[in-house]
Amino acid sequence: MEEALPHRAAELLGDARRVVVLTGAGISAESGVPTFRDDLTGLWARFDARELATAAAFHADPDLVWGWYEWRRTRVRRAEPNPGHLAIAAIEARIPGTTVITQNVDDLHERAGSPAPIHLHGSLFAPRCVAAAAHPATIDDADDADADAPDGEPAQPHDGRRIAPPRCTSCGALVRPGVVWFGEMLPEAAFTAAVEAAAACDLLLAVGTSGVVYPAAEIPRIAARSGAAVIQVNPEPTPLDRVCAVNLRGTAAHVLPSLVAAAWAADPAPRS
Ligand code: BJW
Repeated sequence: MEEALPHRAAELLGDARRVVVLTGAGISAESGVPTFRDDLTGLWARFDARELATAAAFHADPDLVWGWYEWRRTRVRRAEPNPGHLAIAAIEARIPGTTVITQNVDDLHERAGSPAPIHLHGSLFAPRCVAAAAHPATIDDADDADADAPDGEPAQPHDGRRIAPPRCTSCGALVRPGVVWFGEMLPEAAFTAAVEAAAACDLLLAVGTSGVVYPAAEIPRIAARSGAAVIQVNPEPTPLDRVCAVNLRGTAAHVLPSLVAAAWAADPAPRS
């Protein structure tokens, strides 16, 4: 059961001038996008998401892994931002010095109105050539797993299917998902911007992340070491609990709108 929103959390947000919001898979759970801790279903039921999200899995069986990413891309396209994403966009509108950093590869923050979230782990919608990061690849309608097949059958069945990845139009190598897998470096500019924002903020909200995947898990710790207060929103305890000034044990779609409402209850006009 959710605990009542502590007054301290609303006070911290109401007083903050530079806010960082770090999100993980939990923020999108209430939009119907599974987290990395949920059991996979259908074709992928015997796999662990954390094992499929690897370069080794892609090279061992590209059709299986590309099919999984296409299935996820289809699910995200059909999903809508939830009240948690909307509350984060409201914080940005209210406090201009807000930076949204996400580990998610979906586009639900953008669709909720966040203008430029920093994507630490890439995007489902930016595939690239395996041979050279400099070759971005586009997926045209013919490769769209969500499009209907010529015979009118849905190309992407509910349980998913294996799909051969397209080939790079420049060099013929395989196209891979434009995401960051375990053992790969995060995009340097994104990670640098995230670290700088965390070191300079006065409040960091960590929402829906297990706090175990590095270097993203370092970001709330950087903020705390730099003197910021950290508020966590998660129904479950995480290793981040002990760096947090307040742990709000509830779901993002419930807690964040209440937090925003409570923070500015006495002062509903945005700062100019
Ligand atoms: C709700 C909710 C609701 C549910 N509301 N909440 C230091 C120490 C140890 C290891 C390392 C280290 N530094 C680096 C490493 C290695 C590795 C790592 O961290 N391993 C750990 C597992 C131990 N890191 C890397 O390899 C990174 N690269 C790197 O460090 O490069 C340098 C290097 C190179 C070579 C060698 C060594 C170092 C890259 C990490 C890339 C992570 N990629 C993925 C896949 C992205 C593509 C895809 O989506 O398919 O990113 S893995 C997966 O984990 C995904 C996520 O973004 C990421 C984080 O997960 P997240 O978001 O926290 O989700 P979950 O599912 O874990 O948790 C959900 C949470 O939500 C839970 O807490 C729920 O309770 C909660 N929740 N419903 C609010 N409604």
